Amino acid sequence: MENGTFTRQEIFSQPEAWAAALQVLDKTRRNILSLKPHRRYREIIFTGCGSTYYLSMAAAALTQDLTGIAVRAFPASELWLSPRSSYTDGKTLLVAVSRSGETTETLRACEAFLKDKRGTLLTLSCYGDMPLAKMGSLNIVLPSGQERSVAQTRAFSTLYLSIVALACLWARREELYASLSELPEAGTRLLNNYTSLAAELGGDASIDRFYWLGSGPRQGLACELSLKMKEMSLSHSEPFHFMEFRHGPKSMITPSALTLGLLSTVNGQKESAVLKDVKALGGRVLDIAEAGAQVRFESGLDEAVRNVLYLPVGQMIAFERSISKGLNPDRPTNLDTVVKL
Ligand code: F1P
Repeated sequence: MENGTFTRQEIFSQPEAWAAALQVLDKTRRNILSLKPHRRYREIIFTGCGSTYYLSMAAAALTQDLTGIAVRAFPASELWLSPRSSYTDGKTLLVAVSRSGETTETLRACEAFLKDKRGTLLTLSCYGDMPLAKMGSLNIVLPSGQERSVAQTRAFSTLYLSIVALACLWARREELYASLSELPEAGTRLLNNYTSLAAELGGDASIDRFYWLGSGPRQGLACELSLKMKEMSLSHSEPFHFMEFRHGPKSMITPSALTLGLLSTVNGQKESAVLKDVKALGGRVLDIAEAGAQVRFESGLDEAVRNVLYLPVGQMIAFERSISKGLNPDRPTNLDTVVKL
């Protein structure tokens, strides 16, 4: 089988996976609403490991933005091993996210949370027969996110989109929740329109480092895309908040550096100014946005619900670079599908 067979199929089948996940959420919406986070909890905490920790970061920022509830994200290892510097003393809604549902740190963090009676556990995972899917007061299982390759792509975007739906429901934003059904078509357009650009950038051996800039609900997504580039292609890759890039990291800009900006609408001008600075230093730039960028969603959707669209093109660039280096993104070097301790 040729390198990347599974990863390619998983990247290109994301729109169908998203549609299937939204159907699962629709069937679960009464249970989701019955958690009543505004009334019952002092805060919400999202947790996971690796990709699903970065997913938790993105989910926390978006959920707080939409609901007004205090929301934080921690790696599961922090909740497990350093609970006193992680939890507050109030009742917590813990949302544990895991593709496999069997990552040891995530299971230990949830076991300790329940033993210490800190609040209520909600889980999101892709395999209903795995331990995590049996631990929560509510367990949301998304089989369409299941994957055979190690580096998460379809699993990540499907789990992330499911949390966007959760946040819309908790925020009582019915119109935003309803608009999620337009995302699969927007995702298919992106995958079709930018395949050649991704192949061109991924295959460009003159690029030797990647910087991914994203702020607010997009910072966790920038971290995830940077991890994809590392895992799949063994490249030097780092994420930063947009405005943070000027405070030191920009010293690394050379003509061999590609800086990818996940531009928002709300702060697009200030974020574009950072990319302009990068270009002035001789660095290469790729901007990704709803409109007016090299990669354009043109979804017509509200900013709060279209962040998942930043993922496909970044995933494809990492995939293409892996293939062009003769690597196999289905089996990244040194990595296992699940970390079991
Ligand atoms: C978490 C994870 C992945 C990473 C690798 C090892 O898995 O760290 O994020 O890409 O596959 O496992 P999970 O808890 O989401 O299954």
